[in-house]
Amino acid sequence: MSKPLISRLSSDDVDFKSDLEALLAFESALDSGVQKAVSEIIADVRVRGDAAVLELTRRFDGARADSMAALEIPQADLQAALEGLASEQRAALEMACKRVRDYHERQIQPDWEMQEANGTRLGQRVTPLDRVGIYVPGGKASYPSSVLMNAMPAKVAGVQEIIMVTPTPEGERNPLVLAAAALAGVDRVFTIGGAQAVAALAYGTESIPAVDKIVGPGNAYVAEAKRRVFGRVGIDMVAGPSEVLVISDGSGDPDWVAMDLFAQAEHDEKAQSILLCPDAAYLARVEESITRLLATMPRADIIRTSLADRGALIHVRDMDEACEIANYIAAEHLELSVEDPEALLPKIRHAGAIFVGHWSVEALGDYCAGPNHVLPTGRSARFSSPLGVYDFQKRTSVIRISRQGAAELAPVAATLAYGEGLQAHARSAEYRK
Ligand code: HSO
Ligand code: ZN
Repeated sequence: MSKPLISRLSSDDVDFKSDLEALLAFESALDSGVQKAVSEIIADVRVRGDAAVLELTRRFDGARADSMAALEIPQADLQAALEGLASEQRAALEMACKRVRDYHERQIQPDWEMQEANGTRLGQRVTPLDRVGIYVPGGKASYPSSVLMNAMPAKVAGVQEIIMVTPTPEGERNPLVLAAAALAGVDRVFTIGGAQAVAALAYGTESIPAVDKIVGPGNAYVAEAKRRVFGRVGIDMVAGPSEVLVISDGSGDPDWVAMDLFAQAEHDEKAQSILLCPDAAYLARVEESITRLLATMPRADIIRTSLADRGALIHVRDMDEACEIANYIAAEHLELSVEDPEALLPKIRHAGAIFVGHWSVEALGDYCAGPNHVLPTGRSARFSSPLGVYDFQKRTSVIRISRQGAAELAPVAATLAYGEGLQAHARSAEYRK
């Protein structure tokens, strides 16, 4: 029997728990070949700087540049890309950019301060990072929308300089990516990629300034390089394949649900699309939609592999169980494709983004609703959040102790310091008594 288009599971199968585990498991297998190559590249870029980056870019991307200057795209070219867009494209990009900016402006956190009766004031100051690097992949996952989603929160946070790197194999530039960079106010763009670009951003070279944080998705080499430079610089996350989980109550057009599953699956073969529904007849209708609509999709091959390897239609007992499973999965994107989504919403605790009701679909969120589309994958929504302004800011504690406050605190500190055997601490505190 040939493999079904998409697996069918039921929560009352005896093996359901282990089947679900198997479905969610993702081999981000740390390939030792990748690890070795990346550690060599990083070491090389640290020692030889520009010369190494140039040589590796010529070798891996077929660049013909003979200097780093030739690998930088001048601002004029970014502007030209923006001006060269068809008016519909430009208007769409501008509208998306504005909505993303407006949403993220709400994330700005104020400084705060508390004051005590003795005059002591304690506070927290929020400041932006000075300089950040944004990695934009080349090839089939080179998304202008992701340029906006990575750059805009940094901009809104007040980051002074945004450096973008993006590989252009054989010199092939993506004009939409450049236009998005212009619109988002990216300061400098280098056509470099891979581990060498991450290393250059982390350590700096003669031409590429060292940044404080590197964000943006990339292939296995980029992910491994980010992992290795973490600590020297901040990183956003090491993202896994994109996922959508749809909860349906059997209402709505099954074609819509099928297409929502496809929209995730078309990203790549490893993307994951799962549907939970208590209505077996509706699940069968979605399966029929999948079969019929698949043939019409230009990326049918990617979708077919993704659905067959990692997709599932899951029959659940009821909506409560659907929510329980959804919380366990903690999906990157969760769609509540139901009549009364507000009734379910309070029951959902873990998801990167929740799309509430039949009209709130991931595709709108991916481009232009306003919230960020860089979201926690691989069940990490249990403990982490969408990319946001807060990822480009840090907090500093501000301590202003009054003379009287010091007199009150010194004995406390001294007692604890003596308890820890730290004499200098104790006496330093006692001087202020
Ligand atoms: N769904 C992707 C983002 C994206 N979709 C970009 C289309 N373009 C990850 O959330
Ligand atoms: Zn998408």
